[in-house]
Amino acid sequence: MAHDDTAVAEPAAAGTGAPTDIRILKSVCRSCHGGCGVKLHVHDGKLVKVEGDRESPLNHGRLCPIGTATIDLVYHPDRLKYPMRRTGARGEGKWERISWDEALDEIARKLQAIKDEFGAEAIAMGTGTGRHHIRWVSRFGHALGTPNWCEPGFAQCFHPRVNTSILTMGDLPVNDFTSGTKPQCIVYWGHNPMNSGPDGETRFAVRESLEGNPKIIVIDPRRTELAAKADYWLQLRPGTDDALALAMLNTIIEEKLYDEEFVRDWTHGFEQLAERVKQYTPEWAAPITWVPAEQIRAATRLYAATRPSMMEWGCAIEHTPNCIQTVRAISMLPALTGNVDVPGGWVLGMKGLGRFPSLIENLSPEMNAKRLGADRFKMLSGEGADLPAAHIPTLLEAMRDGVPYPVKAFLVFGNNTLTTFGNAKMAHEALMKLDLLVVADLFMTPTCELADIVLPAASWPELDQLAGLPTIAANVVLAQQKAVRIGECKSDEEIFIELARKMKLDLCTEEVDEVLASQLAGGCKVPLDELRERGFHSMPIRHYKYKEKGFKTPTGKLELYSTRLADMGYDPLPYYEEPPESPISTPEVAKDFPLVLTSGARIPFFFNSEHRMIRVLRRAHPDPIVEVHPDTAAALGIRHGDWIWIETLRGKIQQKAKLTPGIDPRVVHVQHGWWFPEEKGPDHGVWRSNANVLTRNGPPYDPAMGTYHLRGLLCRIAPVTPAAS
Ligand SMILES: Nc1nc2c(c(=O)[nH]1)N[C@H]1C(S)=C(S)[C@@H](COP(=O)(O)OP(=O)(O)OC[C@H]3O[C@@H](n4cnc5c(=O)[nH]c(N)nc54)[C@H](O)[C@@H]3O)O[C@H]1N2
Ligand SMILES: Nc1nc2c(c(=O)[nH]1)N[C@H]1C(S)=C(S)[C@@H](COP(=O)(O)OP(=O)(O)OC[C@H]3O[C@@H](n4cnc5c(=O)[nH]c(N)nc54)[C@H](O)[C@@H]3O)O[C@H]1N2
Ligand code: SF4
Ligand SMILES: [Mo]
Repeated sequence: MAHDDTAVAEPAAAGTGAPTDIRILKSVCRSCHGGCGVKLHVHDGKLVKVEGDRESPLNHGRLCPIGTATIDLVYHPDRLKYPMRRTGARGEGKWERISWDEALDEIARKLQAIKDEFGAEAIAMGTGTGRHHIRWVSRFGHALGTPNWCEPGFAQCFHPRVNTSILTMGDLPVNDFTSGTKPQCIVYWGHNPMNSGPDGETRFAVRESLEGNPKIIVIDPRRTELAAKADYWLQLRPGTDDALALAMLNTIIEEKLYDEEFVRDWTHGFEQLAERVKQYTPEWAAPITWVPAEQIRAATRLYAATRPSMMEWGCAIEHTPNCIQTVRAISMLPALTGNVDVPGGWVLGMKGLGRFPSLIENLSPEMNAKRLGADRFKMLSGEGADLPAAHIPTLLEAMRDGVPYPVKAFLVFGNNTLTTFGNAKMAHEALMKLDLLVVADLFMTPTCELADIVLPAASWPELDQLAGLPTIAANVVLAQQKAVRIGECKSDEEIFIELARKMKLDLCTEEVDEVLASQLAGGCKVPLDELRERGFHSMPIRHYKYKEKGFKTPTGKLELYSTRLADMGYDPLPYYEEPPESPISTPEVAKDFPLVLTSGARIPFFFNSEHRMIRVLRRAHPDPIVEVHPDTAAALGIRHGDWIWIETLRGKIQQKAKLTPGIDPRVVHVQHGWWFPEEKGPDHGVWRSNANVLTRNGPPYDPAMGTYHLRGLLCRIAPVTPAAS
């Protein structure tokens, strides 16, 4: 199949005779964070074509392979179509069909009993990244009275960027793709938008920004498509991004490459920053990052001299326990070089969507303080968080060990916990201890297999929602429309409303459209019906908004020295900390596990653990792939295409070796999210190739965000011998 840029989805599903009822609904694809505009063609109640909307400013009619396979997703024969109750032991794989009434009555009754005996905090809510319903999960939790909801991306992905940017410049900056000015330089930092539908933007806009032939700097341990054509590819040791960013800041300040006027008039704490980064010379960074000092200097000079410049940053910078300082240090590069809120650079958003009614005000201060992690990780679970969430490792301990208090129920709406939480074995132990596990999903995942009750969730063409793109900034607002319905599936939003009504809660009972209308009223003010008709509303970007009222920070300036971090008791200036497991911090571990392991580079055919059951996508990428340098492989007797063991202190898995000179001989990269839907349940092969068998979720955590360590661990590899396989 085409690698990308396919204008029209699957051919029309075969029908008999001419359709009598033909509808074309404008909507928005939600199979990734992206939000590409689409037209849904419905013939006699069946979705027959999904077409990229040529009018959409985000994708101009294009769809990626995943969007192209929408019809295969919606009508997949393995979709969950009705609620089910476990009949055997937990995880035994025995089920009976039940009605929605039975399912919701039973859930409501058990939740009430747990709440009465242990308090609302003993009920936890879970979800996955960037879903249409992500904020509805915490909303239902807040209505129920529990502060404990979680998402595996909150401490590890995007929200460190969101929360840190709010402290530093009052808002999340996004790249200016739509105002027409092309960037002269783009930095891709731990981010590969050629594969990922990235956080907060759409992949096609990202590609269009390359049309002006900008200078390119790529910071990635692997030679990606972009790295291959970059002016500078800084091939760093995984997990050391902070050291590289600090050395670049050092170069910019020592060589006076910064925008003097912007720094003088609009930043706070420049002198303190200059003093702090004096020690972080490129010579200091070179042995840590493996990037030669002269290369750091040369790339920094090019970056600082070429304006306007975009900073494309990805989740790789957030997968270490020093993530807040890493994100802060990187964000200071555009700040010092005057690339914030400028045409063709970073811009602060237009906020086309008003505040989502999160109902957090329903929680008392005492209940907020009970949120697991709130006592330590204020940027994840407390006052420094845009939307406070529970700390996942602490939550898993509460489920497994009952400390600091027991968590007895977990309601998961769109997360395959066993594949995407760090330390999957511990996640499994925790789920096995629950009194009540409810999972709503599209398919019977290995996580669903552990549940007491499984609920069939509607996929994105089956429901009404709004999307604000880029996320948080919301310069474009799009309406997602219900075009069809499969089996007895319900949208997550509908499930929450029905459950809230069953439990006779005072809140979270209004209809979906009422909530959507309130979000529009607080933002772009386009009526819901009109937005559905038009599909999207695009807000022209204004630049230099800080010149009107200053930055939305306590000092009104862009805070290089963060007064809010200082108030919360964290270091207000960036610093470097070596990853807790590495050749430098744990040389004794490195003796047995000599290679540096990183994981999770995105695959264009799958979204995290999803889509392996969709034949057209799986054919394009049948197996989990581990990347190894040919010299490393040769020394161990590994050939291209061999299945190999990858082992860490936590456990071992198998993936298929791809030998490539595009990775450092000391580094190995494994894909994440693998399970095998075609294999027998209840495991569906989840333990064979799952990257999170290898990762850790123990301390030390990021002091402010609670982030655990996913990239830059230590591993060893070996061929899978026939006897061992
Ligand atoms: N098709 C598709 N799109 C997706 C997803 C998907 O699974 N599939 N997932 C979504 C999600 S949840 C996210 S967060 C985004 C992620 O998308 P991106 O932000 O683009 O991140 P990744 O693809 O995970 O990794 C980007 C690059 O980081 C490199 N890398 C690995 N370790 C390090 C390191 O230590 N430092 C640096 N600098 N680079 C490193 C990898 O080699 C990879 O090329 O994509 C989203 N979009
Ligand atoms: N080792 C390693 N681990 C990682 C990462 C990594 O790079 N390396 N990346 C991390 C990151 S950045 C992130 S964000 C997380 C991602 O983690 P998650 O976002 O939680 O992704 P999944 O676990 O794949 O969960 C998605 C599940 O939701 C289901 N689903 C899809 N649509 C709907 C819907 O509308 N409703 C409901 N109820 N269910 C739906 C899918 O079928 C699937 O089972 O993973 C993290 N884990
Ligand atoms: S990039 Fe994302 S939103 Fe766009 S078509 Fe692909 S999956 Fe859908
Ligand atoms: Mo993510």
